[in-house]
Amino acid sequence: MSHVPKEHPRYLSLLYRERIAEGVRKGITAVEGIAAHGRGETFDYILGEKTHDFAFEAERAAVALMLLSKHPVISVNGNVAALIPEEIVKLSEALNAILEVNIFHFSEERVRKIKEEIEAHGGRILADMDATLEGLKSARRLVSSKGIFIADTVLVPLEDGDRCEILRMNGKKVITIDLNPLSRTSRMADITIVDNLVRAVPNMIELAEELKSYPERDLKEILSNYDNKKILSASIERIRDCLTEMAEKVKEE
Ligand code: PTJ
Repeated sequence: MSHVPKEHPRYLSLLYRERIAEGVRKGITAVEGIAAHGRGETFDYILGEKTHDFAFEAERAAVALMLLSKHPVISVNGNVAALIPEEIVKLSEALNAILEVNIFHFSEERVRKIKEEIEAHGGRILADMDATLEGLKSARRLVSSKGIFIADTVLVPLEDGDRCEILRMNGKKVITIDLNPLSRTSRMADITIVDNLVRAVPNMIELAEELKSYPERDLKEILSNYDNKKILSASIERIRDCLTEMAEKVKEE
């Protein structure tokens, strides 16, 4: 991002916005991905653009669940491929999880471009779409028979609520990363990480390195102590508190 100096107070935000714009220009990201990113930015701004305790706890539980799973899969869409291609490959390696292209705004060309982008970053990714998730009308129903179709746990960053529901109906555990704790996906998932994808995934890579050596019993304990409803309500309360603090500050100015 040559035109924005690193010292700019909004540098990181502008950098990620630029990656989304570039993703659209390259045909990786859907135009609608810009709107989704903007919604995420709003929640992130209110939450102070940092990983809160509730998010870190969810990230830790998510890593424990992925490590305990027999067939964990990470779903990749156009926003993920544009924002953090390198990190998502690293996370799949750290968790020994399969990557699979799965998009809402379907086009064969975009599937191919997302696959190529991930491969350019050294990853292997499924994109065969030779199986169908029953009960789902959107293109997200098209999955790989070697991936999501047989997965026991699916990590679905930036998801739509419909597929989350269907994945759960198909007996799969669902982990989502969504800055909006009010979304249907956030409320439907087994584990909801209310954090920006660009921080959550690097955190999860580090956590995977740490938890990898844990005995199964300890990983199960992390999960049994985890309560997604508590995490969700803590994130909503934090948004309220952040807004209250901001309102107080405005009064004092
Ligand atoms: O590539 P495709 O075709 O699969 O399309 C991807 C999008 C994201 C366009 C599609 O899945 C979509 O429309 O998603 P939604 O329903 O708009 O939901 C996106 C959610 O992700 C919203 O609740 C945003 O707040 C949240 N979000 C956006 N950017 C981030 C984010 N959450 C975490 N990190 C982000 N960087």
